[in-house]
Amino acid sequence: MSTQHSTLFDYLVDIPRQKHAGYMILVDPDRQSGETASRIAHEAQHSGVDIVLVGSSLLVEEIMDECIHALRQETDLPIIIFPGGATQVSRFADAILFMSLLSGRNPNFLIGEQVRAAPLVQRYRLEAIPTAYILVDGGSYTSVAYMSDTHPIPRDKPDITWAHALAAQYMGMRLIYLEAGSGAELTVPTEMVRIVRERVELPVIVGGGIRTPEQAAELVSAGAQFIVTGSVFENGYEQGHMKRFADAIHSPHEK
Ligand code: 1GP
Repeated sequence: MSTQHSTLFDYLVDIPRQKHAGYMILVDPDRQSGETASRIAHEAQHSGVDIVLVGSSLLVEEIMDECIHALRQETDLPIIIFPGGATQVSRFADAILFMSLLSGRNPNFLIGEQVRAAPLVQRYRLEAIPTAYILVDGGSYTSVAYMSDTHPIPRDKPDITWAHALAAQYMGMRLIYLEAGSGAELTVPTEMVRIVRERVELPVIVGGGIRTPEQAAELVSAGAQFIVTGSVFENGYEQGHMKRFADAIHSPHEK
């Protein structure tokens, strides 16, 4: 983050202005050992990744702190918490996506966890980035749908999706996160991304089920300003794969 940005949010929204779209890597401390997290962070540092997200559907604060410490040994990229709940607020992060699971009707994930987290966010002086988290059907039953006890928006209902995103805009949120769920069979449909991008002014993050640089480039071409990948780097993968993702996201029209 350079000195010309006074907040991480300012830095974040500048990324798509500079290089088409931004690339976020998700580290899930529940599923990745410290060693794997460090390896991913090391590779992210040298592959053109823009942001590291840390979060999970389950875990508690100490593991979060340990994970962020491990990541800091390997990278100076901004580290943003992508929380599954109020137990994941860590003082060692640079910011937190202060999310509301807007597509659901479970009051605990709409406002309950946020009320529990808010005093800690203030105490730790974490930058909170108000984010509308919108879960879209990714063709399989995902942890986030199970843990949050919410229904994803059907894939063929872009009108429902953009209405949620527009409501987020009118409620003063700063980012839209279109989520198919970690490990989803299918990504958020490109047409849905296109419609949300056309009709809503907020920057759009897209994640869940993105396994190839080509899929990432397609989603960027449809209007995604940030792409998140997580599970694709949990197990074995080809050397240079992360860099190929970064290149596809930063220059989606080059083959
Ligand atoms: C999950 O969008 C992220 O919240 C990443 O999903 O693990 O499928 O890449 P994947």
